[in-house]
Parts: sequence; structure tokens; C-alpha cells
Amino acid sequence: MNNDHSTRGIRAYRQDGRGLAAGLEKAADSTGLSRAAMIRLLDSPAPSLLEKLFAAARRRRERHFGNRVFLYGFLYISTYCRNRCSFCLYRKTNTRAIRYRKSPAEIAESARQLARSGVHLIDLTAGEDPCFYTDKENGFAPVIDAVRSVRAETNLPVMASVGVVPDAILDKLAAAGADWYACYQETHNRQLFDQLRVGQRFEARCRSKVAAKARGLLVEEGLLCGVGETSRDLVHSLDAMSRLGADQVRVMSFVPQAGTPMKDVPPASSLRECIAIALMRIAFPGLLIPASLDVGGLAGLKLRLEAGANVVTSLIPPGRGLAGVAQSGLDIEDGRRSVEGIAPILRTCGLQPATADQYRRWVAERKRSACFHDQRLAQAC
Ligand code: SAM
Ligand code: MD0
Ligand code: SF4
Repeated sequence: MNNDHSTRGIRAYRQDGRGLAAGLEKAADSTGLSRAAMIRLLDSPAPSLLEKLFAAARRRRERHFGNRVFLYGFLYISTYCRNRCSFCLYRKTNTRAIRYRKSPAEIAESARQLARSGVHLIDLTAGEDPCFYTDKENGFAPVIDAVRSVRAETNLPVMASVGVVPDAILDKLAAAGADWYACYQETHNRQLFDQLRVGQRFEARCRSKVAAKARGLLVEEGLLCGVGETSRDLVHSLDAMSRLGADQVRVMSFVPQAGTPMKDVPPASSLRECIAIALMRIAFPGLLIPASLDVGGLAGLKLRLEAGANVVTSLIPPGRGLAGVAQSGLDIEDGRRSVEGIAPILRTCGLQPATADQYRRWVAERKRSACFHDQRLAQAC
């Protein structure tokens, strides 16, 4: 080994590291981080730098949200899907997935149960159920009706996560009282997109979010990590989220699923997800960023909150045969994926649930200040 060379290398690394440490201190006071610094943090996560990164992210969160976090109830209302995403348990041809369609009565009762437990929003999620697309006029009626009924039953904001839908359906979702449209691109690397979302169109997925924003819906954008993306890809996605003007941004670690083409791909490291959460918090300090129970369950909540997340998602009522997405059963039937179940973890993080009114006010304020600048939206794809 060439000692001289390696010593120079270490010195350069230390200097670089010192620069980055100083940059992280400033990041909490609004300077943000350069792309190079973000890539460096993702690629060479030195523990001392990570501590500073997560602390900076928490300070940014505190400045915008204090110690309050928002809680989302999750109802997977149909697990049928026409698509073949290579990462997803519910891909069309997978015989290992449990398929169901929840009835209007079951949806209303589950939503009431979630509302009573203290969640602030109900997320109605479905696969791209072939039934939705067979009848052009009324195919989406079960989703539209579910939005209307959950709204009426709970008086809580509602999110619709039902894949790419025609513009006319976005109009109907908004008219029925949906506040949010969630549709995750997973990656903005088009080649990787084609491998993940097999047979789907990158532009169509992207455009659906632009169309939703133009209708006054708040939009959630999301990424997967551990699916072959580079750190540059992740950082590039932050730019795309910013161009879109996303209102909530998420990243979830890939969890391998039985019966899928990616079943043998090793699970993603939760550390990479947490670094990405912290980078999102620093880049978008005032946005909502989930810590999803759908990846590491209750055991994985603390580290995601400590990375700067401010929404706990995928709270699922037990006893109703409801599934998660990436973790289809984890912590559900024993009642742990619940407001009660997460309360002690929030406390150890010095956090507490917001009130439903605080959440409603955030939504209303965000809608008021939303920027529907045509040019920005036109550039989003
Ligand atoms: N079918 C709709 C769609 O695809 O937009 C709604 C379901 S969507 C909320 C499901 C999301 O869960 C995906 O977009 C992906 O981000 C995440 N997901 C699915 N399978 C996963 C897995 N194996 N590991 C981690 N995240 C996963
Ligand atoms: C979650 N299981 O929040 C849900 C789901 C869909 N809008 C969200 C991925 O983790
Ligand atoms: Fe279907 Fe959504 Fe799963 Fe893709 S991610 S297979 S669209 S449920």
C-alpha cells in the first residue's frame, strides 16, 4: 500500500468531513445542503456526521411543527391490481397475496374505529383494481363513495391512494371531499422506473400528480430505496419533488415480497431510508414527511422519527382483516399498529400527537398557500 497516498486520502477525508460537519450545523439554520454533501452523506455515512444530520433535521422539524406529529389511519380497501410492479406483493399474477374488496359498510366502520382511536386523516388505498377500469362511467364509484362516506362519518381529511386515475376521476375525488392524492413515482430514474413499475408510463404517473394539484388536491410524492437506485438518483428525486410542489414527501425501504420477481433482493437498510428522511426534512422543512409503520413496524418507528419525520402512517385497526402494503401483517392483529401502541414511542422521542384541529388547520393553510404556478407545474415531468 502506498502510505503517503493513503495518509493524504485520510487528511482530505477529514477536512472534507469537517466542512460537512460545519455545513450540517448551518443546515439547521436554513442554508440547506449541496447535492455533493447529500450524496456524500448517503454514500459514506460516518456516525459522527449522521448524528449531526439527524439533529439538524429534528431542529428543522421543531421550528416548523414544535413537538407535534400527525397520525394517519390506513385502509387498504381493495388488494386487487391490474399492474405487475416487480416489488409489490399485490402485483396481478402473485398467488401469494391475500385478495379482498371491502364493502362500503366495512369501510365506514373501520374508518369510525380509526377516528375514535385519534387519527387525523384516513388514507383510502387500493391496487389499480381491474373493476375500476372496466366501466368508464362508474368503475370508480366504490372509491368515490368511500371518500364521501368516510368524510361524512369521521369529519376527518381523506387521502386517496388508488394509483393513476383519469382526470375526470380526480375531479370526482375532489368533489367527494378528498383532500389528498397520493401516487408515488418510486424513482425519477426512468430506466429504473421501467424495471419497477413494469409496463406503466413514467409520464402518466407524473402527470396525474400535476393534474391533481391543478384541481386543488394536496399531493404526496414517494420514493423507494434499496431497489438499485444510486444516491444521485435519490438526490435527483428531491429536485423533482420540489418542481412538483409536493405537499407530503416520503421514502420507504424496499421489503422483499414472496412470489415476486424481487423476492431474493436483500431488504434495504433502514439507515439509508433515515438519511433520506433527514435530507428531505432539511430540503423541505415545512412539509409533511411520514415515518411509515409499514416497513419496520413499531420497532422501526423511533429511528424514523429521530431522522425528522413528522407523520406516523399506516395505523391499521385490528380485527377487520385489513392488510398493510410492504408489511402485510406486521403488528396489525395484535393491535400494536395503533395510536395506543405508538404513544410510548412518541413520548421517548419527546413528541406528542397533534390535535385533529391542528391537522385540519395545516391542511387548510397549505391549500390556501398552494402555488399553482403553471410554468412550474408544466416543468414537473
Ligand atoms: N396501487 C396504488 C399505487 O401503486 O399507487 C396504491 C398503492 S401504493 C400506496 C403502494 C406503495 O407502497 C408503492 O407505491 C410503494 O411505494 C410502496 N410499496 C409497495 N410494495 C413495497 C415493498 N415491497 N417494499 C416497500 N414499499 C413498498
Ligand atoms: C403507509 N401503508 O403509509 C401505507 C401506504 C399509501 N398512501 C400509504 C404505503 O405506509
Ligand atoms: Fe398494484 Fe400499486 Fe402494487 Fe403496483 S404498487 S402492483 S400498482 S398495488
